[in-house]
Amino acid sequence: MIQWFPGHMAKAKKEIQEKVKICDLAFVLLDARAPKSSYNPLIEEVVGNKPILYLLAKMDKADLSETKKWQATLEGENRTSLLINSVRKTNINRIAKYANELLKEKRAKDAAKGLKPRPIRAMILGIPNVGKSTLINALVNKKVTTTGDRPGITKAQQWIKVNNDFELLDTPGVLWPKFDDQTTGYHLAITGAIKDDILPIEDVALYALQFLKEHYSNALDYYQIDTNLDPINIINELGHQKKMYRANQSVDREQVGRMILQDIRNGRLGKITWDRYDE
Ligand SMILES: Nc1nc2c(ncn2[C@@H]2O[C@H](COP(=O)(O)OP(=O)(O)OP(=O)(O)O)[C@@H](O)[C@H]2O)c(=O)[nH]1
Ligand SMILES: [Mg+2]
Repeated sequence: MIQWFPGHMAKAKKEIQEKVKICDLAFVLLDARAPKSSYNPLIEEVVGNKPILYLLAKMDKADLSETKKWQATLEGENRTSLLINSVRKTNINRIAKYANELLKEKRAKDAAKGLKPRPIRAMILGIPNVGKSTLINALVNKKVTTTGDRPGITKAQQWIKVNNDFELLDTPGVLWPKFDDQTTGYHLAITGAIKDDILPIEDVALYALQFLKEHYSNALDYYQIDTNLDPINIINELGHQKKMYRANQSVDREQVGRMILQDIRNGRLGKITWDRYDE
């Protein structure tokens, strides 16, 4: 079973819990490629009754027709969501408006009580590597946080002032102690939320290949191979092609698996949504 909930995540969760009181709302990032798998059940529990704006991040890497189904589902559950691409800054300038809308009633009540308006404080939450720190940089239009293409980059909380009406709290990515099923683990592994060192790479690559054969058969055209082969033989074939061998001349399936995962994550196989709404 794939699982990753080290001590630093338990601590990060506790530190988020401690800040909820002083925040007005949370921006919860979901990975648009896996909106269900990247939905951390701990988060709503921690956030309690503060409003949540769900941001479907990395929309540019997901299959838009599937993304739309997931967004409709969120809407059906009365959850406000927005699709974003923090690299190209798509929809980033709509976030403040959505946040204001979610806080409208609360702010009207505060005003009626004679409380002075103060900056909106938003905590940025989500699984590792989903794009929290990148989103903050996009919102402030400056590089103020450390980002990187692997999970576990942000180690500590950090407040960032956007302007006089907005303050953001960057937080380390958090997963949860036990995934409901193996599929969740695979989808989080493929999309890069779990550190590669602890993954059964070959197994994850086999899962990914089988999935692509079923759902995105054209994706495998990227490789010059017979796409009718079964996943294990696709790996063997690619190993021979790329001359990825072990010392004993057998195909280094782990190295091939790593290459396949990199190609998927870098978008070389196209826009792919791993969580299927209908399944
Ligand atoms: N294509 C694409 N890449 C993105 C987007 N947002 C973030 N990224 C990339 O995703 C990687 C992770 O981004 P971070 O902002 O460091 O992620 P994080 O959620 O802060 O990760 P942790 O701090 O490890 O929890 C980086 O390589 C970003 O460039 C997006 O909307 N589209
Ligand atoms: Mg970060």
